[in-house]
Amino acid sequence: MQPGYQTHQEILTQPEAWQQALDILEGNRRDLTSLLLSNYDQVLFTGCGSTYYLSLAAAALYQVCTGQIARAIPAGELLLNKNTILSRSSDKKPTLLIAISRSGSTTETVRAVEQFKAENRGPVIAITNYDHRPLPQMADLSLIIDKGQEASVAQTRSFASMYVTATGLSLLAGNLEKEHQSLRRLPEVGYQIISRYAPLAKEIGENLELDRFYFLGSGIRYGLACEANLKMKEMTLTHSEPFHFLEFRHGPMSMVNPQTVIVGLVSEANAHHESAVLHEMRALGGRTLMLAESHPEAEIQFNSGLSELTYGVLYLPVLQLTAYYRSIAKGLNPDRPNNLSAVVELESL
Ligand code: F1P
Repeated sequence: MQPGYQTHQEILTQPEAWQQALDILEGNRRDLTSLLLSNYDQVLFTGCGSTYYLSLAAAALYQVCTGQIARAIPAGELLLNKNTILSRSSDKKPTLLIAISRSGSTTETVRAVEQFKAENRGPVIAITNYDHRPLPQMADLSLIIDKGQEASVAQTRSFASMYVTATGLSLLAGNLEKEHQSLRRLPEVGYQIISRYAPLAKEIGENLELDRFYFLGSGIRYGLACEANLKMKEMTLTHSEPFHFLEFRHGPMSMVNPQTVIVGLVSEANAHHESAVLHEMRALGGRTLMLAESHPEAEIQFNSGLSELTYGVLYLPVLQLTAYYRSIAKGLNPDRPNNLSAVVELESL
């Protein structure tokens, strides 16, 4: 099998896993709703690596949808530094923990959930791609999207399937029924975006003159920028970093040169301020790439007609493909990234 074959197939077929995510949400709607509509001190999302970045994106979206405080924490931190995020007093209202893990076996995530439950902190919802693993066996409710399973180490289809699940969960928690129903359009739009923009992803990915990538995203998109960044790093061994849009001016922009790509996951509400950052980076000689629902300067436009709360997953496929093409152009194998394994299982924890 040629290098990258699995990664490529997983990226191209991911909308079918998005569809299954929507079906799983519908199938668990009653149990999910009763868990989500209880009264919590706070809602916590946790995971590791990609699934921590997913937690960042999901917590921001959950808070916007519900108005309730929601936060994200790496599972290793929840395990070893729980008092930085959990209240000491046990008389507080319970915390809802939403644990996200492709494998359902990552040691930090499993141990953090074990500890959370041992301390009777509150209910646990698992979002994962595998059944019969420690995480779904411990959770009070597990949303298992098996079509998100993948042979490659770097998460692509799996991440997107779990992110769509987290999106639907947030919309349900916020009683945003119209937006929740509109998620049904995502798979069709996903296939359209992949076929329309694969050539652009190939052109940028194969341009090895470019030697550093910055991924800018704010609000509900920051976690997605972090994930796109991790793909670029894992698959291509390229220097890359994620930032909130306006933060990039405060130092990191010193790195911009003609070999730099600044990728903007542009919003609707703040497009003016976000595109201004991209204009300034172009003036410094950097190459920019704008992704947006519909913006005259955006090289990648979704034109989904959906609400901003629902289409976050659409930012991912073209950026996943760009990392894939760059990896191949560099003679690497994105199916087996350097130094990485699909699951981190630690004896010592
Ligand atoms: C978490 C993770 C991935 C990373 C790599 C190693 O796995 O850190 O995010 O890309 O595959 O494992 P999981 O808990 O989501 O299975």
